[in-house]
Amino acid sequence: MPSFNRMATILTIVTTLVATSARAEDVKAGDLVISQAWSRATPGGAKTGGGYLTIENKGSAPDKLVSATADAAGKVEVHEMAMNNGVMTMRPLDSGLTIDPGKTVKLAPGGYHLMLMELKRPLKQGDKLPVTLQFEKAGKVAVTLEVQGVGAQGPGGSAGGGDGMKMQEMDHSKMKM
Ligand SMILES: [Cu+2]
Repeated sequence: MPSFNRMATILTIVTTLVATSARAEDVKAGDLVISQAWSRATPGGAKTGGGYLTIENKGSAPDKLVSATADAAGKVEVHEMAMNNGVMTMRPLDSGLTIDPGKTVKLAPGGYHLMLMELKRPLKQGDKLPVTLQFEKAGKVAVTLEVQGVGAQGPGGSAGGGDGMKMQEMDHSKMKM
């Protein structure tokens, strides 16, 4: 049935286009593959934002995310968030974030994240935010954070419920370092 085949081909093309446009390009740097780089819109006046991404190490040696920079932020730090006696605290990882060989490390709300500090302007949904990551072995890697809505919990733009960790509500000046 030629008409059925043709229809199937068209459907395949359409599906592929949709899948491709909904997903940010993976960035390869040496043995690392960086994907799902995203951020969240900041409500008016907020000077800090979070940066999230997934780093996969396909090599045979560990690498380390040591620092990051962004034109949109005066300063970027690599942070860890953890529960301490029932209090959510975060601290900069001074010696960097290690990605062991064969492992995938996810920076996500409630865990590791990039802390974008001294933001020059609010982050708006739909913005594409260039960030340069500095790895010990892979060197400088340019990625683009796709800014999702204020309550988003993932790169797909899904709005999180009320129980989601809301970074912008935390007062950085009172943070335990
Ligand atoms: Cu932080």
